[in-house]
Amino acid sequence: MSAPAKTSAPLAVLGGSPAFASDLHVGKPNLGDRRRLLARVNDIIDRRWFTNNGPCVQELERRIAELLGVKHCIAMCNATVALEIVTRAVGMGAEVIVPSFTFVATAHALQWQEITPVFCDVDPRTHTIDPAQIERLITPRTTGIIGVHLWGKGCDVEAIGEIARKHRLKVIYDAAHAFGCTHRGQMIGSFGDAEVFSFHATKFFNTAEGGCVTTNDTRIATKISLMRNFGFAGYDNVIHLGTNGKMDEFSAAVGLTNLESLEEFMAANRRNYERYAAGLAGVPGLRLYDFDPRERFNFQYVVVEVEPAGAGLTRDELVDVLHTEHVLARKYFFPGCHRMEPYRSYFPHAGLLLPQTDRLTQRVMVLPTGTAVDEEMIDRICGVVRAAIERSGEVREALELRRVQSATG
Ligand code: T4K
Repeated sequence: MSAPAKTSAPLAVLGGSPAFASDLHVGKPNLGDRRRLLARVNDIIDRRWFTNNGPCVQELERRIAELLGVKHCIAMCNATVALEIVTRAVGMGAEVIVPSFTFVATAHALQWQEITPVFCDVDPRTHTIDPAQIERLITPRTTGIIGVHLWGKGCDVEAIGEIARKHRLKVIYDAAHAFGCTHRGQMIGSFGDAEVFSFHATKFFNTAEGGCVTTNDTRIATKISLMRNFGFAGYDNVIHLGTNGKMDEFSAAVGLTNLESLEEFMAANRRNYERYAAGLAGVPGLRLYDFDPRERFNFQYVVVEVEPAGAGLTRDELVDVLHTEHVLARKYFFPGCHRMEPYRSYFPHAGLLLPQTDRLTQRVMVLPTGTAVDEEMIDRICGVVRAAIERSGEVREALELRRVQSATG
């Protein structure tokens, strides 16, 4: 293994050539063995059974339940619809406490059903919902808590469980990022009343579009299975309110194929993460989000906090520099749900209770990883970041000049 780049790269923003000839994305999909996938697709075509709880969906559900050590896995068309269904299935309504530092789908899934998301601040180190803040947000209208295992890190499920028991609240975990991860040695998937995973194309384990709900509660699982298929309990027999949340066979085939390469994807992400850690070590003003080595992680997000006083550049400036190099770093989850519509109109002062969220949304950037990214590319990215911070004064001036030029045409 060659040593990570430590030297100053000639930056595009200062007149050099971009580090990459084409765009490098954060979310380029992983794909397992193409031949295995095509064989499965051929079988689906031969069977002429494309959706509605087909054999690929059933097999995927079985395998995921086995992997996560949970009784029930119900495959879904995506995690957003899964969240909508599961909040109804467990009986959430009125107000639900949820972090604002998350993808907007977590909040939208509630608001879509006219359930009010009550935004809670996060722990500055773990970026997950801060249990110490939850209790003061509880009102007589509170029906539940949705914790988000952000970046794959498990929430403090023990503290949340205790609060929920004390106040008789339902608990769901948005585990969109946490497939294959553990919390205190236990696979994420069995915590709370139910957990929801996303298998969107940009997730390290994907089904193109898709997701699932996992739970050990058979009553909830039965309800969710009905609700994802219009409430049908057999031909012409609707016994429950429902919607269409089904996963199709082609997505399930992608899932089954990708599941066979899960360890390979995780190993690639871990290797990339370690390369970033080496390449960014000692760079002033940067903190790479870290993971407990005793846990199993999927490392699908390489998360860096930029502290402007130390780096000499803000997160936004560093992201601008990376974009000029065709490295499409992302500002997840800027600006925070509470600063997006409709929430900022409904709750214009929500930020007063969310100082950590507001700080993180200004500082966090996410760098490209996955099987499409190799160590040499990471060395180049780290070289850009190092050079930008070493030459922060010049970089700031060059960015300012660009801004003025683009504003004046
Ligand atoms: N809860 C949480 C905590 C979540 O993070 C998410 C989703 C959900 C719930 C809801 O899950 P789903 O309903 O989606 O199953 C992406 C994903 O679309 C979204 O699924 C994900 N979180 C979020 C963190 O990231 P965006 O807005 O960043 O952009 P998107 O989808 O355009 O993808 C990012 C980049 O990836 C693109 O710029 C290009 C690249 N890309 C994307 C696709 C789809 C590819 O190279 N190939 C592709 O096929 O949301």
